[in-house]
Amino acid sequence: MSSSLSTVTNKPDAFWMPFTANRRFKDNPRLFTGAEGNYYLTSDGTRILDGMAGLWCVNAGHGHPRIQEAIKAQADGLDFVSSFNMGHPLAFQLAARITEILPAGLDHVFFTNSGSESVDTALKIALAYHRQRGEATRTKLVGRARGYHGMGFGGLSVSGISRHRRDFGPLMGGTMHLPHTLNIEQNAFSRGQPAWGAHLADELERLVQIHDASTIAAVIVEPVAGSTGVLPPPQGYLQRLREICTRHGILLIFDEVISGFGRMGASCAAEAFGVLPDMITTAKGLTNGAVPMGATIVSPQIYNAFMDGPDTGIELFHGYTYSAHPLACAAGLATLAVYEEEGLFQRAAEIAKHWEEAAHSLKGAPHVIDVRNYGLVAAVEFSPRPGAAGVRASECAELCYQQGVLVRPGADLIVLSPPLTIEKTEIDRIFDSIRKSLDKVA
Ligand code: PXG
Ligand code: PLP
Repeated sequence: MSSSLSTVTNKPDAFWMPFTANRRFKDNPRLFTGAEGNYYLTSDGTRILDGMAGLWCVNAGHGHPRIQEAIKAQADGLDFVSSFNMGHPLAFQLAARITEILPAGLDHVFFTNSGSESVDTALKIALAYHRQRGEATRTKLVGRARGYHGMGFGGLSVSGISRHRRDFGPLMGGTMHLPHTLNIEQNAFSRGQPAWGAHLADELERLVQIHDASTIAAVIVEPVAGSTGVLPPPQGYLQRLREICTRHGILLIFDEVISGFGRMGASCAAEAFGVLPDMITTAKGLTNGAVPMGATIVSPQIYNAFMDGPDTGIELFHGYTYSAHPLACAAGLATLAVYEEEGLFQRAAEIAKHWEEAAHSLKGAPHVIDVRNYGLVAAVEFSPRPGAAGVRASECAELCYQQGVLVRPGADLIVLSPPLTIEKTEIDRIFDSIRKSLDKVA
Protein backbone atom coordinates (compact mmCIF):
# COMPACT_ATOMS: atom_id res chain seq x y z
CA MET A 1 0.00 0.00 0.00
CA SER A 2 1.18 3.51 -0.75
CA SER A 3 2.91 5.01 2.24
CA SER A 4 4.26 8.28 0.92
CA LEU A 5 2.94 11.26 -1.00
CA SER A 6 6.45 12.20 -2.15
CA THR A 7 5.95 10.41 -5.47
CA VAL A 8 2.77 12.45 -6.02
CA THR A 9 3.84 15.97 -5.08
CA ASN A 10 6.41 17.81 -3.03
CA LYS A 11 3.65 20.04 -1.59
CA PRO A 12 1.19 17.66 0.12
CA ASP A 13 0.11 20.41 2.51
CA ALA A 14 -1.34 22.41 -0.37
CA PHE A 15 -4.41 20.17 -0.11
CA TRP A 16 -6.31 20.90 3.11
CA MET A 17 -8.31 17.72 3.24
CA PRO A 18 -11.95 17.84 4.37
CA PHE A 19 -13.07 16.01 7.51
CA THR A 20 -9.64 14.40 7.79
CA ALA A 21 -6.85 14.16 10.32
CA ASN A 22 -4.57 15.89 7.81
CA ARG A 23 -1.24 15.32 9.53
CA ARG A 24 -1.95 11.68 10.32
CA PHE A 25 -3.17 11.01 6.78
CA LYS A 26 -0.25 12.73 5.11
CA ASP A 27 2.17 10.69 7.23
CA ASN A 28 0.46 7.48 6.18
CA PRO A 29 -1.66 8.15 3.09
CA ARG A 30 -4.19 5.83 1.53
CA LEU A 31 -4.53 6.62 -2.16
CA PHE A 32 -6.96 5.15 -4.66
CA THR A 33 -6.20 5.36 -8.33
CA GLY A 34 -9.10 3.53 -9.93
CA ALA A 35 -12.38 1.80 -9.32
CA GLU A 36 -14.62 -0.66 -11.07
CA GLY A 37 -17.90 -2.20 -10.01
CA ASN A 38 -17.87 -2.90 -6.29
CA TYR A 39 -14.11 -2.41 -5.93
CA TYR A 40 -11.53 0.32 -5.52
CA LEU A 41 -8.02 -0.10 -6.88
CA THR A 42 -5.17 1.28 -4.81
CA SER A 43 -2.01 2.80 -6.18
CA ASP A 44 -0.20 -0.51 -5.65
CA GLY A 45 -2.86 -2.45 -7.54
CA THR A 46 -4.78 -3.96 -4.60
CA ARG A 47 -8.52 -4.47 -5.06
CA ILE A 48 -10.59 -3.22 -2.12
CA LEU A 49 -14.24 -4.20 -1.74
CA ASP A 50 -16.16 -0.93 -1.26
CA GLY A 51 -18.50 -1.42 1.69
CA MET A 52 -19.42 2.28 1.64
CA ALA A 53 -20.38 2.90 -2.01
CA GLY A 54 -17.81 5.66 -1.98
CA LEU A 55 -19.44 7.85 0.66
CA TRP A 56 -23.02 6.49 0.44
CA CYS A 57 -23.23 7.58 -3.20
CA VAL A 58 -21.99 5.09 -5.81
CA ASN A 59 -25.24 3.13 -5.86
CA ALA A 60 -24.80 1.58 -9.34
CA GLY A 61 -21.20 0.56 -8.68
CA HIS A 62 -18.03 2.33 -9.78
CA GLY A 63 -17.16 3.26 -13.34
CA HIS A 64 -20.48 2.23 -14.81
CA PRO A 65 -19.87 2.31 -18.58
CA ARG A 66 -23.20 3.89 -19.42
CA ILE A 67 -22.66 6.75 -16.97
CA GLN A 68 -19.03 7.20 -18.00
CA GLU A 69 -20.01 7.39 -21.66
CA ALA A 70 -22.74 9.95 -21.03
CA ILE A 71 -20.25 12.13 -19.17
CA LYS A 72 -17.67 11.80 -21.94
CA ALA A 73 -20.22 12.70 -24.59
CA GLN A 74 -21.39 15.74 -22.64
CA ALA A 75 -17.80 16.86 -22.06
CA ASP A 76 -17.50 17.06 -25.84
CA GLY A 77 -20.69 19.09 -26.10
CA LEU A 78 -22.20 22.06 -24.26
CA ASP A 79 -19.77 22.87 -21.45
CA PHE A 80 -21.77 25.37 -19.47
CA VAL A 81 -24.86 27.45 -19.58
CA SER A 82 -26.39 29.26 -16.64
CA SER A 83 -29.89 28.30 -15.55
CA PHE A 84 -30.64 31.89 -14.54
CA ASN A 85 -33.12 32.91 -17.26
CA MET A 86 -31.48 30.48 -19.70
CA GLY A 87 -31.43 26.75 -19.98
CA HIS A 88 -30.58 23.58 -21.79
CA PRO A 89 -32.70 20.54 -22.64
CA LEU A 90 -31.08 18.04 -20.27
CA ALA A 91 -32.07 20.07 -17.21
CA PHE A 92 -35.76 19.85 -18.08
CA GLN A 93 -35.47 16.18 -19.02
CA LEU A 94 -33.70 15.24 -15.80
CA ALA A 95 -36.19 17.14 -13.62
CA ALA A 96 -39.04 15.31 -15.37
CA ARG A 97 -37.35 11.91 -14.93
CA ILE A 98 -36.76 12.52 -11.24
CA THR A 99 -40.43 13.30 -10.68
CA GLU A 100 -41.44 10.16 -12.60
CA ILE A 101 -39.27 7.99 -10.39
CA LEU A 102 -40.35 9.55 -7.08
CA PRO A 103 -43.78 9.13 -5.47
CA ALA A 104 -46.55 11.39 -6.80
CA GLY A 105 -46.62 14.60 -4.80
CA LEU A 106 -42.90 15.26 -5.18
CA ASP A 107 -43.24 16.97 -8.51
CA HIS A 108 -40.92 19.98 -8.83
CA VAL A 109 -37.13 19.90 -8.77
CA PHE A 110 -34.72 22.65 -7.73
CA PHE A 111 -31.15 21.71 -8.69
CA THR A 112 -28.15 22.23 -6.42
CA ASN A 113 -24.61 20.85 -6.35
CA SER A 114 -24.52 18.92 -3.08
CA GLY A 115 -26.58 17.64 -0.20
CA SER A 116 -25.62 20.65 1.91
CA GLU A 117 -26.95 23.01 -0.75
CA SER A 118 -30.09 20.91 -1.10
CA VAL A 119 -30.76 21.28 2.62
CA ASP A 120 -30.12 25.03 2.66
CA THR A 121 -32.39 25.31 -0.37
CA ALA A 122 -35.18 23.39 1.36
CA LEU A 123 -34.94 25.51 4.50
CA LYS A 124 -35.04 28.71 2.46
CA ILE A 125 -38.00 27.48 0.42
CA ALA A 126 -39.85 26.65 3.65
CA LEU A 127 -39.37 30.17 5.00
CA ALA A 128 -40.26 31.85 1.72
CA TYR A 129 -43.30 29.58 1.24
CA HIS A 130 -44.93 30.66 4.48
CA ARG A 131 -44.17 34.29 3.80
CA GLN A 132 -45.59 33.94 0.31
CA ARG A 133 -48.84 32.69 1.84
CA GLY A 134 -49.06 35.50 4.37
CA GLU A 135 -47.68 33.49 7.29
CA ALA A 136 -44.38 35.31 7.66
CA THR A 137 -44.30 34.59 11.40
CA ARG A 138 -43.43 30.98 10.65
CA THR A 139 -39.64 31.25 10.87
CA LYS A 140 -38.51 28.59 13.32
CA LEU A 141 -36.91 25.38 12.08
CA VAL A 142 -36.89 22.05 13.85
CA GLY A 143 -34.14 19.45 13.43
CA ARG A 144 -33.32 16.39 15.51
CA ALA A 145 -30.54 15.30 17.83
CA ARG A 146 -27.87 13.31 15.94
CA GLY A 147 -29.15 14.65 12.61
CA TYR A 148 -26.67 15.31 9.77
CA HIS A 149 -27.81 17.90 7.28
CA GLY A 150 -24.58 18.96 5.66
CA MET A 151 -22.07 21.65 6.36
CA GLY A 152 -23.75 24.89 5.28
CA PHE A 153 -24.76 27.28 8.05
CA GLY A 154 -28.43 26.44 7.49
CA GLY A 155 -28.01 22.68 7.54
CA LEU A 156 -25.58 22.83 10.44
CA SER A 157 -28.06 24.88 12.44
CA VAL A 158 -30.68 22.13 12.27
CA SER A 159 -28.13 19.33 12.61
CA GLY A 160 -27.74 17.57 15.93
CA ILE A 161 -24.10 16.52 16.12
CA SER A 162 -22.39 18.70 18.72
CA ARG A 163 -18.84 18.19 17.46
CA HIS A 164 -19.88 19.44 14.01
CA ARG A 165 -21.44 22.58 15.49
CA ARG A 166 -19.16 23.47 18.37
CA ASP A 167 -16.50 25.56 16.65
CA PHE A 168 -18.74 27.70 14.48
CA GLY A 169 -20.42 30.23 16.70
CA PRO A 170 -24.11 30.72 17.33
CA LEU A 171 -25.28 29.45 13.91
CA MET A 172 -28.83 30.37 12.89
CA GLY A 173 -31.23 31.51 15.58
CA GLY A 174 -34.71 30.10 15.92
CA THR A 175 -33.81 26.43 15.62
CA MET A 176 -34.75 23.62 17.96
CA HIS A 177 -34.39 19.87 18.05
CA LEU A 178 -36.43 16.74 18.56
CA PRO A 179 -34.84 13.86 20.47
CA HIS A 180 -33.12 11.17 18.42
CA THR A 181 -34.66 7.72 18.21
CA LEU A 182 -31.79 5.47 19.29
CA ASN A 183 -32.48 3.43 22.41
CA ILE A 184 -30.25 0.37 22.60
CA GLU A 185 -31.78 -0.84 25.88
CA GLN A 186 -35.21 -1.05 24.28
CA ASN A 187 -34.33 -1.91 20.71
CA ALA A 188 -30.96 -3.69 20.49
CA PHE A 189 -30.66 -5.99 17.46
CA SER A 190 -33.98 -4.92 15.97
CA ARG A 191 -34.23 -6.07 12.38
CA GLY A 192 -35.28 -3.10 10.29
CA GLN A 193 -37.60 -0.69 12.07
CA PRO A 194 -37.56 -0.98 15.88
CA ALA A 195 -40.90 -1.60 17.58
CA TRP A 196 -40.36 0.93 20.37
CA GLY A 197 -40.21 4.70 19.93
CA ALA A 198 -43.10 6.06 17.83
CA HIS A 199 -44.06 8.28 20.77
CA LEU A 200 -40.80 10.21 20.37
CA ALA A 201 -42.49 12.07 17.51
CA ASP A 202 -44.86 13.56 20.10
CA GLU A 203 -41.99 15.78 21.19
CA LEU A 204 -42.96 17.90 18.21
CA GLU A 205 -46.36 18.43 19.79
CA ARG A 206 -44.58 19.62 22.92
CA LEU A 207 -42.51 22.12 20.89
CA VAL A 208 -45.72 23.38 19.31
CA GLN A 209 -47.19 23.92 22.75
CA ILE A 210 -44.18 25.96 23.82
CA HIS A 211 -43.56 27.95 20.63
CA ASP A 212 -47.00 28.02 18.99
CA ALA A 213 -47.48 26.53 15.53
CA SER A 214 -47.69 30.00 14.00
CA THR A 215 -43.93 30.45 14.60
CA ILE A 216 -42.75 27.12 13.19
CA ALA A 217 -41.92 26.80 9.49
CA ALA A 218 -40.61 23.26 9.05
CA VAL A 219 -39.28 20.07 10.54
CA ILE A 220 -36.33 18.34 8.87
CA VAL A 221 -35.31 14.75 9.62
CA GLU A 222 -33.37 12.00 7.92
CA PRO A 223 -36.01 9.26 7.57
CA VAL A 224 -33.22 6.79 8.36
CA ALA A 225 -30.46 8.73 10.09
CA GLY A 226 -27.28 7.72 8.24
CA SER A 227 -24.07 9.41 9.17
CA THR A 228 -24.69 9.23 12.92
CA GLY A 229 -24.84 5.44 12.78
CA VAL A 230 -27.90 4.20 10.91
CA LEU A 231 -31.04 4.80 12.97
CA PRO A 232 -34.08 3.34 11.19
CA PRO A 233 -37.28 5.08 12.30
CA PRO A 234 -39.33 3.30 14.97
CA GLN A 235 -42.51 1.76 13.56
CA GLY A 236 -45.13 4.49 13.21
CA TYR A 237 -42.74 7.33 14.04
CA LEU A 238 -42.65 8.97 10.61
CA GLN A 239 -46.42 8.63 10.23
CA ARG A 240 -46.89 10.37 13.56
CA LEU A 241 -44.48 13.16 12.62
CA ARG A 242 -46.45 13.62 9.38
CA GLU A 243 -49.76 13.82 11.26
CA ILE A 244 -48.49 16.42 13.71
CA CYS A 245 -46.97 18.54 10.93
CA THR A 246 -50.17 18.41 8.90
CA ARG A 247 -52.32 19.30 11.90
CA HIS A 248 -50.24 22.41 12.58
CA GLY A 249 -49.41 23.57 9.05
CA ILE A 250 -45.72 22.79 9.53
CA LEU A 251 -43.79 21.61 6.47
CA LEU A 252 -42.14 18.20 6.73
CA ILE A 253 -38.77 17.82 4.99
CA PHE A 254 -37.14 14.42 4.59
CA ASP A 255 -33.41 14.71 4.09
CA GLU A 256 -32.90 11.87 1.62
CA VAL A 257 -29.32 12.62 0.62
CA ILE A 258 -28.42 9.07 1.65
CA SER A 259 -31.81 7.34 1.59
CA GLY A 260 -32.74 8.54 -1.90
CA PHE A 261 -32.24 6.62 -5.14
CA GLY A 262 -32.46 3.00 -4.13
CA ARG A 263 -30.62 2.60 -0.88
CA MET A 264 -33.85 1.79 0.98
CA GLY A 265 -34.98 -0.66 -1.70
CA ALA A 266 -37.30 1.98 -3.18
CA SER A 267 -36.97 5.24 -5.06
CA CYS A 268 -36.66 7.01 -1.72
CA ALA A 269 -37.45 6.51 1.96
CA ALA A 270 -40.74 8.36 1.54
CA GLU A 271 -41.81 5.54 -0.76
CA ALA A 272 -40.27 2.79 1.36
CA PHE A 273 -42.13 3.95 4.48
CA GLY A 274 -45.27 5.19 2.75
CA VAL A 275 -45.06 8.67 4.26
CA LEU A 276 -45.18 11.67 1.96
CA PRO A 277 -43.20 14.72 3.09
CA ASP A 278 -43.62 18.20 1.60
CA MET A 279 -40.04 18.25 0.35
CA ILE A 280 -37.11 15.92 0.03
CA THR A 281 -33.46 16.80 -0.30
CA THR A 282 -31.19 14.59 -2.40
CA ALA A 283 -27.65 14.40 -3.84
CA LYS A 284 -25.17 11.49 -3.86
CA GLY A 285 -26.97 8.67 -5.71
CA LEU A 286 -28.61 11.13 -8.09
CA THR A 287 -25.51 11.02 -10.29
CA ASN A 288 -23.98 7.87 -8.80
CA GLY A 289 -21.41 10.21 -7.28
CA ALA A 290 -19.77 10.69 -10.67
CA VAL A 291 -20.44 14.44 -10.96
CA PRO A 292 -21.48 16.63 -8.03
CA MET A 293 -25.20 17.36 -8.07
CA GLY A 294 -28.06 17.70 -5.62
CA ALA A 295 -31.76 18.41 -5.87
CA THR A 296 -34.53 19.63 -3.62
CA ILE A 297 -37.88 18.25 -4.70
CA VAL A 298 -41.10 19.89 -3.55
CA SER A 299 -44.85 19.30 -3.54
CA PRO A 300 -47.20 21.04 -5.97
CA GLN A 301 -48.65 22.92 -3.01
CA ILE A 302 -45.28 24.56 -2.41
CA TYR A 303 -44.42 25.14 -6.06
CA ASN A 304 -47.83 26.55 -6.85
CA ALA A 305 -47.69 28.95 -3.93
CA PHE A 306 -44.84 30.64 -5.77
CA MET A 307 -46.24 30.33 -9.29
CA ASP A 308 -49.73 31.66 -8.54
CA GLY A 309 -48.57 35.12 -7.58
CA PRO A 310 -49.80 38.16 -9.44
CA ASP A 311 -46.55 39.21 -11.02
CA THR A 312 -44.27 37.24 -13.32
CA GLY A 313 -40.96 38.38 -11.87
CA ILE A 314 -38.46 36.02 -10.27
CA GLU A 315 -40.47 33.85 -7.89
CA LEU A 316 -37.62 32.66 -5.67
CA PHE A 317 -34.46 34.65 -5.14
CA HIS A 318 -32.25 31.61 -4.86
CA GLY A 319 -29.95 29.54 -7.07
CA TYR A 320 -26.39 28.49 -7.71
CA THR A 321 -24.06 29.20 -10.62
CA TYR A 322 -23.88 25.49 -11.28
CA SER A 323 -27.55 24.59 -10.65
CA ALA A 324 -28.43 22.06 -13.40
CA HIS A 325 -24.88 21.97 -14.77
CA PRO A 326 -24.92 20.16 -18.15
CA LEU A 327 -22.30 17.60 -17.14
CA ALA A 328 -24.21 16.75 -13.96
CA CYS A 329 -27.50 16.53 -15.85
CA ALA A 330 -25.95 14.12 -18.34
CA ALA A 331 -24.61 12.00 -15.50
CA GLY A 332 -27.98 12.15 -13.71
CA LEU A 333 -29.98 11.06 -16.74
CA ALA A 334 -27.63 8.15 -17.42
CA THR A 335 -27.67 7.14 -13.74
CA LEU A 336 -31.47 7.09 -13.56
CA ALA A 337 -31.53 5.05 -16.78
CA VAL A 338 -29.14 2.53 -15.25
CA TYR A 339 -31.23 2.28 -12.07
CA GLU A 340 -34.28 1.56 -14.17
CA GLU A 341 -32.78 -0.78 -16.76
CA GLU A 342 -30.89 -2.82 -14.19
CA GLY A 343 -33.79 -2.75 -11.72
CA LEU A 344 -31.41 -1.69 -8.99
CA PHE A 345 -34.01 -0.39 -6.51
CA GLN A 346 -35.79 -3.73 -6.75
CA ARG A 347 -32.50 -5.57 -6.51
CA ALA A 348 -31.65 -3.66 -3.33
CA ALA A 349 -35.02 -4.60 -1.84
CA GLU A 350 -34.48 -8.26 -2.70
CA ILE A 351 -30.93 -8.58 -1.45
CA ALA A 352 -31.73 -6.60 1.71
CA LYS A 353 -32.93 -9.79 3.42
CA HIS A 354 -29.54 -11.43 2.92
CA TRP A 355 -27.90 -8.19 4.05
CA GLU A 356 -29.96 -8.22 7.22
CA GLU A 357 -29.16 -11.87 7.99
CA ALA A 358 -25.45 -11.32 7.42
CA ALA A 359 -25.40 -8.17 9.55
CA HIS A 360 -27.24 -9.78 12.44
CA SER A 361 -24.93 -12.79 12.35
CA LEU A 362 -22.56 -10.47 14.25
CA LYS A 363 -24.79 -10.68 17.31
CA GLY A 364 -22.62 -12.35 19.93
CA ALA A 365 -19.31 -11.29 18.32
CA PRO A 366 -16.87 -9.59 20.71
CA HIS A 367 -17.88 -6.06 21.84
CA VAL A 368 -21.00 -5.94 19.63
CA ILE A 369 -23.91 -4.34 21.52
CA ASP A 370 -26.24 -3.56 18.60
CA VAL A 371 -26.78 -4.15 14.90
CA ARG A 372 -29.14 -1.87 12.96
CA ASN A 373 -30.18 -2.17 9.33
CA TYR A 374 -32.65 -1.08 6.71
CA GLY A 375 -32.49 -1.56 2.95
CA LEU A 376 -28.80 -1.64 2.09
CA VAL A 377 -27.44 0.23 5.08
CA ALA A 378 -26.31 -1.16 8.40
CA ALA A 379 -24.39 -0.20 11.51
CA VAL A 380 -22.62 -2.39 14.01
CA GLU A 381 -22.18 -0.73 17.39
CA PHE A 382 -19.51 -1.67 19.94
CA SER A 383 -19.19 -1.13 23.64
CA PRO A 384 -16.50 1.52 24.13
CA ARG A 385 -13.10 0.40 25.32
CA PRO A 386 -12.74 1.82 28.84
CA GLY A 387 -10.86 5.11 28.59
CA ALA A 388 -10.61 4.93 24.79
CA ALA A 389 -14.02 5.60 23.27
CA GLY A 390 -14.18 5.12 19.51
CA VAL A 391 -10.87 3.27 19.19
CA ARG A 392 -12.40 -0.17 18.70
CA ALA A 393 -14.16 1.01 15.54
CA SER A 394 -11.08 2.53 13.96
CA GLU A 395 -9.00 -0.56 14.80
CA CYS A 396 -11.71 -2.80 13.37
CA ALA A 397 -11.92 -0.74 10.16
CA GLU A 398 -8.15 -0.87 9.76
CA LEU A 399 -8.12 -4.66 10.14
CA CYS A 400 -10.95 -4.95 7.60
CA TYR A 401 -8.93 -2.85 5.19
CA GLN A 402 -5.98 -5.17 5.60
CA GLN A 403 -8.36 -7.93 4.47
CA GLY A 404 -9.31 -5.86 1.42
CA VAL A 405 -12.64 -4.52 2.68
CA LEU A 406 -13.45 -0.82 3.07
CA VAL A 407 -15.85 0.00 5.92
CA ARG A 408 -16.46 3.33 7.65
CA PRO A 409 -15.68 3.73 11.34
CA GLY A 410 -17.61 6.15 13.52
CA ALA A 411 -17.73 6.65 17.26
CA ASP A 412 -17.77 3.03 18.46
CA LEU A 413 -19.52 1.85 15.35
CA ILE A 414 -18.96 0.68 11.82
CA VAL A 415 -21.37 1.96 9.18
CA LEU A 416 -21.95 0.11 5.94
CA SER A 417 -23.60 1.15 2.72
CA PRO A 418 -22.46 -0.93 -0.26
CA PRO A 419 -23.22 -0.38 -3.94
CA LEU A 420 -26.69 -1.75 -4.77
CA THR A 421 -24.87 -4.09 -7.17
CA ILE A 422 -23.23 -6.00 -4.30
CA GLU A 423 -23.30 -9.80 -4.57
CA LYS A 424 -24.27 -12.13 -1.74
CA THR A 425 -20.75 -13.53 -1.53
CA GLU A 426 -19.41 -9.98 -1.21
CA ILE A 427 -21.92 -9.20 1.55
CA ASP A 428 -20.71 -12.28 3.41
CA ARG A 429 -17.14 -11.18 2.91
CA ILE A 430 -17.83 -7.76 4.47
CA PHE A 431 -19.36 -9.19 7.63
CA ASP A 432 -16.79 -12.01 7.85
CA SER A 433 -14.03 -9.44 7.74
CA ILE A 434 -15.67 -7.50 10.58
CA ARG A 435 -16.05 -10.69 12.62
CA LYS A 436 -12.42 -11.69 12.06
CA SER A 437 -11.27 -8.18 12.92
CA LEU A 438 -13.27 -8.11 16.13
CA ASP A 439 -11.59 -11.33 17.24
CA LYS A 440 -8.34 -9.36 17.23
CA VAL A 441 -9.61 -6.10 18.74
CA ALA A 442 -9.07 -5.81 22.48
N1 PXG B 1 -27.83 15.42 4.41
C1 PXG B 1 -27.56 14.14 4.70
C2 PXG B 1 -28.62 13.28 5.31
C3 PXG B 1 -26.28 13.62 4.43
O1 PXG B 1 -26.01 12.33 4.74
C4 PXG B 1 -25.65 15.78 3.57
C5 PXG B 1 -26.92 16.23 3.85
C6 PXG B 1 -24.67 16.73 2.94
O2 PXG B 1 -24.35 16.36 1.64
P1 PXG B 1 -22.99 16.90 0.95
O3 PXG B 1 -23.14 16.45 -0.47
O4 PXG B 1 -22.98 18.38 1.08
O5 PXG B 1 -21.85 16.25 1.67
C7 PXG B 1 -25.31 14.46 3.83
C8 PXG B 1 -23.94 13.97 3.51
C9 PXG B 1 -20.40 10.19 6.82
C10 PXG B 1 -20.68 11.26 5.81
O6 PXG B 1 -19.32 10.16 7.38
C11 PXG B 1 -21.97 11.51 5.43
C12 PXG B 1 -22.22 12.52 4.51
C13 PXG B 1 -21.19 13.28 3.99
C14 PXG B 1 -19.88 13.01 4.38
C15 PXG B 1 -19.62 12.00 5.31
O7 PXG B 1 -21.27 9.38 7.09
N2 PXG B 1 -23.53 12.79 4.19
N1 PLP C 1 -19.17 34.56 -4.24
C1 PLP C 1 -19.14 35.39 -5.29
C2 PLP C 1 -18.24 36.60 -5.24
C3 PLP C 1 -19.96 35.14 -6.42
O1 PLP C 1 -19.96 35.98 -7.45
C4 PLP C 1 -20.78 33.98 -6.43
C5 PLP C 1 -21.61 33.64 -7.57
O2 PLP C 1 -21.74 34.37 -8.53
C6 PLP C 1 -20.78 33.14 -5.31
C7 PLP C 1 -19.96 33.44 -4.23
C8 PLP C 1 -21.66 31.91 -5.24
O3 PLP C 1 -21.15 30.89 -6.06
P1 PLP C 1 -22.07 29.69 -6.53
O4 PLP C 1 -23.17 30.28 -7.37
O5 PLP C 1 -21.14 28.79 -7.33
O6 PLP C 1 -22.60 29.02 -5.30
